[in-house]
Amino acid sequence: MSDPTTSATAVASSLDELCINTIRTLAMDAVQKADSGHPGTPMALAPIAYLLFTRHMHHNPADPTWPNRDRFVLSAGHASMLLYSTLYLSGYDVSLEDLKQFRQWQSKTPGHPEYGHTPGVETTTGPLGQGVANAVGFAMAESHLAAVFNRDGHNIVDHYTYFICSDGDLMEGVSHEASSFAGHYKFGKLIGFYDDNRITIDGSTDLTYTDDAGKRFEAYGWHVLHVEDVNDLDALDSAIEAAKAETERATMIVCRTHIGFGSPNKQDTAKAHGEALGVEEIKLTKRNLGWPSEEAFFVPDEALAHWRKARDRGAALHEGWRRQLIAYAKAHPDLAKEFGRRMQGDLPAGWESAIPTFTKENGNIASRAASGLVLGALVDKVPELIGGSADLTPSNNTQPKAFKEFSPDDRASRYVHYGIREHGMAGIMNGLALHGGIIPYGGTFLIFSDYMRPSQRLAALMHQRVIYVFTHDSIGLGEDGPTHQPIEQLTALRAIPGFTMIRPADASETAEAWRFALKHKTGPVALALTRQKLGFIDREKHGSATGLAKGAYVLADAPNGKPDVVLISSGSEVALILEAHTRLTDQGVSARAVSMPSHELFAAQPAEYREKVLPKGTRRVAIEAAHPMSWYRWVGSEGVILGIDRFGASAPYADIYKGLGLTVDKLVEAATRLARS
Ligand SMILES: Cc1ncc(C[n+]2csc(CCOP(=O)(O)OP(=O)(O)O)c2C)c(N)n1
Repeated sequence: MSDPTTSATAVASSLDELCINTIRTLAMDAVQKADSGHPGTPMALAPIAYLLFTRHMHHNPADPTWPNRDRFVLSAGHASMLLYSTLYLSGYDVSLEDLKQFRQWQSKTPGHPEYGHTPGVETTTGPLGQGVANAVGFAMAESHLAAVFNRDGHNIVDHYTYFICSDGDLMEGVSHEASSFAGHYKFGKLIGFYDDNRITIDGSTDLTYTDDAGKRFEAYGWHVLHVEDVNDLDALDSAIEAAKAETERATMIVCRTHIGFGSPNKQDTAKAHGEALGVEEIKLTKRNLGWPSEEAFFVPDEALAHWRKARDRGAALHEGWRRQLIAYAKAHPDLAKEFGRRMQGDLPAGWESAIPTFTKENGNIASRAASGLVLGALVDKVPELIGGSADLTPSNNTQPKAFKEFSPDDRASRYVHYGIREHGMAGIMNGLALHGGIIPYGGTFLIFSDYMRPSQRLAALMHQRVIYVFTHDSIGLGEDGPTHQPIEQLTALRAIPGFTMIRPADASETAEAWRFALKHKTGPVALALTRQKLGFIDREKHGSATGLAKGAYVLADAPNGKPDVVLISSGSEVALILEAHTRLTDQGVSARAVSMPSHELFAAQPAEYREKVLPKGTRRVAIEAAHPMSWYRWVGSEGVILGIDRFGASAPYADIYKGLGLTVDKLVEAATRLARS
């Protein structure tokens, strides 16, 4: 808290300016204290945060999870001190002490904003461009939920999504995939601010970036406004009003700003971007800004008091919404209950009964087709499922018959054509999940998970329930050849902490994979599904597919339950280990066949279970039509892995399997050798 003797002199200029400069000085001081971080951009963008959080946004610092709050995304996450000082000043559960701990071990103020870590942070940002896509997801979620839940006179879902993006955000492709999508789908309540400061790390944007960003957004169908000087609060305020008044199109407000604003020697230079200004320069800057104190982290009382009005304002807005919700619940009790359930993230009662059981009558069926059948059975029961594909709908089997297309004219429908924008799709899905009320799933070929990984990593980091439907999961896709055949993707995805990769062996496991994915509230799940048909695994004879939830389970055992060798596999290659198991048993080799659809789920089991499935001391052979790297852990140093450490080939799939040595013969040979060694 400020020193009362100095605060008397604090009215050097208007109260607005004082409040804005409070962000600037806190940012300078926090970065200086940490000796690390980005002071210049918070200094430039302070007026935007100030106007949004004190005048425009409907938010309640006392309850950052209020469902109908306006969302704010700082896509330029490196400018985190802008957000932290704003959250502190407007009265969130972030203290001045927290700001002093900027970037320190276990502080509430990490280098980049982290969702779930700091109250008021809506999404994790830092990898440039992602926040823009998340914001599009938030706006899309709002538009969908409004269409589903609002009724005449009851707009219980009615909020804006604001975001700030920088040059870096707009140089990245993902922001443009998402913005093009937002333009097409006309998210009128999406309002962006482009920080046109013309500086990046390497220097002036003239070095590399001479786009007319405004025109790009106009071309996407956005409403584009210009504010020539971000410090002109009237102009900025009018632009925000105009943006809110535009209901048909998303708005981008291009704001001319000055990085390091107020710093006599560093303003408008890359020097203000990513390092502390220095003690002397901070002194000069504070003087230049007419700042009343040289004390670090000084907060004038009147500035804080003015900022903190956000609390009363927010409480009143929130209370108004609560009253609306009560009236809504009276008029539409079932809908209100459903809204509550969905925002809570709970699944509807009895949903699991819709999961189909697959029998011999279903015949040989590709897991992508089984997935389509499961989805088709689930969509009515689980209305929060919103699906789509990056233009591979017929291949991914992601559109159940009952799903109509989400469009500007039909926002209640649940099938989304994302276009060929995998990265945008993944970033948008993160926004949908973060918003609440929606479980997003999206499809493409497994190979193109490479185009989505930055957002997938963030989904995992943020513990979001996002489901990826990745079909064409191996060389088994055949003729499309090595450009389309995933090799290292399974291993790479398995390496993301908190990410669950599932590669089902048949239709029954596919059904179990969906069961798990929907139940798993705390992280993303990817399903790797085949293009080619898979044989029926008779579950009366073999282990039940419910074992999938444990990551691995015994499908076929040695006659005495004490195998000399264990065959392990996932997905389409499980058929090979089953056949090899039969042959080995016939030859008197004591073998066990284990289906391991998910390494992560198995790794999370207690040691006793893992040892039951893979007994200590047994020799092991793993086979997967993919890079072997992730299997070493499971086969041990004595084990053998039949995998692929080269690119695939264009040919009928059976020929590729044979050509690359992924055969029952090779399995039997390796297993026999190990069992007898
Ligand atoms: C995807 C990604 N690439 C690189 C970086 C490292 N980085 C952080 S900020 C930045 C660029 C800074 O320029 P700008 O976006 O204009 O921000 P400003 O300098 O205005 O703060 C870069 C390259 C990053 N955070 N994310």
